Amino acid sequence: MKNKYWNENIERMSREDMRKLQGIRLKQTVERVYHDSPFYRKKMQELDITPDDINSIDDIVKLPFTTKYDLRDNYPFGMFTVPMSQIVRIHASSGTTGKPTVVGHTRRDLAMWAECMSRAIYAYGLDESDIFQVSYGYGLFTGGFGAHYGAENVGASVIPMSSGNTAKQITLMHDFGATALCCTPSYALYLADAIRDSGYPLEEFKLKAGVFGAEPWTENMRKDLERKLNIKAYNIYGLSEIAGPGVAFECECQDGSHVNEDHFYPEIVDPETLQPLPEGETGELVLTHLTKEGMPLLRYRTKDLTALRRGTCSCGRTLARIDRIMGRSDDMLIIRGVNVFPTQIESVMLEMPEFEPHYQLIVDRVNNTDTMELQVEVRPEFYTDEISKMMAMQKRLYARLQSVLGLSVNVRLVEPRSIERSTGKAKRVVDKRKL
Ligand code: DLL
Repeated sequence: MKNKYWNENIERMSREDMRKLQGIRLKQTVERVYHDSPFYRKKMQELDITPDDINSIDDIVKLPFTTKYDLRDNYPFGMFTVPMSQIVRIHASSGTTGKPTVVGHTRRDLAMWAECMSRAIYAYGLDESDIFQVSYGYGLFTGGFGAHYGAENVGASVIPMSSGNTAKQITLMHDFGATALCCTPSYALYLADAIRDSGYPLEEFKLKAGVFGAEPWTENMRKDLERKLNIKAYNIYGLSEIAGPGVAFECECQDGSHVNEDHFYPEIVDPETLQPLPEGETGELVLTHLTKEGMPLLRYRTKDLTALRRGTCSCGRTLARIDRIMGRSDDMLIIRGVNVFPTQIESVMLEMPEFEPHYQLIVDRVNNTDTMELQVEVRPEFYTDEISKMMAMQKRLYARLQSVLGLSVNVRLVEPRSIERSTGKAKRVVDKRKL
């Protein structure tokens, strides 16, 4: 590998220097929003604070939180802090209800985002000699453009595929010799199956790394993808409100994802009390923009549940790390009083060799009691007409889920390829209680 770090000064900065830098940038950001955002000026006045109260990064706790609802209430451009003439790109995330959340970027914001993605790309051991197949959707969703501009910024060759058109994806991946694949883990799985069906031998592909994110996935899913695609699979985290992919990224150690904390200040808070939690404890990730021009957000509540660690990583980076996202607090299912995340089910299920990572959870309420059914595909080599073997498999999974999660889950084994495939974010849960 030619160069391990894209921006060594920042990625290996001492904690003391990083805190100083964060403090200076926080103050600048607070001054900006106080003067240019009626929304934040009002919020700060309500808390009786001014930019003079912000003198170090520790003062961040004095600042107000921001939620998705605030963005919706100020739809479409009410949170922007620069005139439209300075906004060069608009993204939006649709969500399932209500108005979309809209984000505006200045030219400098886009350069900052590309810088963050470039750090990720180098951490994955990739560089200008690589060919990136970007199979995240292009459009209002940030995945496609985010990966695209990051890869271009390091000088790599980009194939701007976007998602879908799976047969063509495989042909071009093969013929162009793509070395890196950027897409959701669930689409990567779909592509892996499609490669198997394509007739091209896996050895003819040049793929060496996957840049996977935009949805929760587990270590067991990583192993499955690495085996099926013969690659190393890396996690990438981000959200449109903050930037898109590249807010945090894994390195070769794969022991958490490094947050680009010179641009996005991370905190973990108790989602109920909103009090900051000690390092290492799991809670809600809250992010504050430190350099954003177009639409800076203070203490944005991501709803993503994770833990934060600040120790130096074996890769040499000092950038704080977040653990794998367990899920969004909204995704937590409460089944007969037991809290469960789809990722926990995925993790248990994939410990058994018989099952594919293609699954869906059907939640319902029957006679005032919550029910949960796990529909999971059996791997073709294990799928059989022999009822007794299928029953034994089902019982084993049921017992395992019961012992790990303390919850009885109805397990329904389904035929290979019967669960709908996703080209973007997979829909794992159908909650009929909410329909
Ligand atoms: O999903 C940005 C992105 C694109 C990230 C491509 C990575 C790769 P949104 O559509 O706004 O933006 O959704 C953001 O997706 O709050 C998390 O709940 C979830 N998410 C994103 N990355 C991960 C990840 C993009 N690596 C929401 N692991 C976030 C788990 C993730 N969840």
